Amino acid sequence: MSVLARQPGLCHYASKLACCYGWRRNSRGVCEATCEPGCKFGECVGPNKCRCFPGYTGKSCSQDVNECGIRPRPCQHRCVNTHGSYKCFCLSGHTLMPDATCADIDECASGKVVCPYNRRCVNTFGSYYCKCHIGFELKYGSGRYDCVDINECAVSTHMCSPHANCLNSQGSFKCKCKQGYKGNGLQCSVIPENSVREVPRAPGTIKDRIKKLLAHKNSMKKKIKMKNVTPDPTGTRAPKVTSKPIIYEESLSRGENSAGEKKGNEEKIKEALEEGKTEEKALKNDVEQEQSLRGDVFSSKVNEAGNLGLDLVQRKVLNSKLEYKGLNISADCSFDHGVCDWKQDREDDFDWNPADRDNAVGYYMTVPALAGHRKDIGRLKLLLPNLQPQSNFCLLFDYRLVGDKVGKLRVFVKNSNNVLAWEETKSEDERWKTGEIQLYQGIDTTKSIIFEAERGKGKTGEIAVDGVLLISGLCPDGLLTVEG
Ligand SMILES: [Ca+2]
Ligand SMILES: [Ca+2]
Ligand SMILES: [Ca+2]
Repeated sequence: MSVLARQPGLCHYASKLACCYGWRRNSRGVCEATCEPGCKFGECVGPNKCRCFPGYTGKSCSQDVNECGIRPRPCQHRCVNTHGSYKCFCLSGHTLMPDATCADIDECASGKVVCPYNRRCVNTFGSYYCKCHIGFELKYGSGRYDCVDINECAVSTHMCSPHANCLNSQGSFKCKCKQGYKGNGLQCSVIPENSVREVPRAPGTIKDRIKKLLAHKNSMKKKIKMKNVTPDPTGTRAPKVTSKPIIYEESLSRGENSAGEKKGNEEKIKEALEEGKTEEKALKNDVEQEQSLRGDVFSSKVNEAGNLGLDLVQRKVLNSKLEYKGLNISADCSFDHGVCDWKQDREDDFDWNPADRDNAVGYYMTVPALAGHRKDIGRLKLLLPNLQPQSNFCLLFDYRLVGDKVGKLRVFVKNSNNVLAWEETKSEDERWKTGEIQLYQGIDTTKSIIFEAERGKGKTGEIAVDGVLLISGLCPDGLLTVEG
């Protein structure tokens, strides 16, 4: 057989070679298969035999292949058939990869989305969402959902030591060891008594305040002497004890040394008693005058009791933290050494918190603007179970209201009634000021004094109280304005 005989489509007809049936000789003299009516999207590879290009089918390759209907499906998400081919599409939040799969778009990482200021972006497969920041939770209020701070202190999710105060803050909370304890707040240990630092307070220390009170007392004395007031001949009841308790005590202690000295001291005491009597009477007159001028209402029983004025009758006062020369301080609660006899009210909306000042001059009690909501109330009570009846007391305290619409500070005096004694709603500046309340003890003695903070709608600042003193006698007007 010749080489030509092996050509496709070449046939022997007797001794003659010609193109086979279904084949035709082309212009180059080679037999070529013929397809009728032809191959539209393919090539003719044999008589009436088409080989279709990809994406086409049918006898003459004129039909499109629907790839989207073929298993396995060529696309992961969406397939769209086209003439001769197909296209893959991905659902939103995804992107088409070169291998026709769909991958998640990390919207948070790409920076394509911006969550509201109080939320964070969380990527999900095919999407993302804006979640409340850690420490906040979604709550419905005033017509919409909003991320609000979780009060960890109120829901007891905090891990503060039992000897620590939990201070809630926006998005977080703090554990702070109570006074008398030290540590990181999660663990607090007792500070040994003698290591408690004595730090001067700002503005004006308690000692300063006492100095001022004594100055007032001395000036009153001088006034009395100048007036040369004669004691009432019929005589009011003499004070039980001398008006100069410290001198009295000193005399007694020295008196033990020798008989001679003792005699001298007795005279001294007698003198002191006389002086005290005179002073008291004079002061009483002075005070009565002052009262009538001020229009204060005082029971006449006070005068009869012979228990007036700044010259104080020495007696053992309960809760006495500090007895200073000539001044009987019933309660001194500067908050530096614990909260004294103060108690947090259990039925209010929030607690007062101890806070320390930036320049480390000791603690005070505060209601930060973060505490509670508008109109919420927090009460701090000073219990006074053994206050002497029918006597005067002066309550002095430092306070400040900082921040726009931070709220109100009120002081209630509680005996059988609860009487609003003092109120401050706003402050022109951030400085500490001194408040004073004159208390008269009738038969119905004061059981407690309540400092009540009512929150405003302001979000910054604080309502703070410090250096609370309860002193026997009348308040010395105008002397205790603290500068700074
Ligand atoms: Ca197709
Ligand atoms: Ca995503
Ligand atoms: Ca919080």
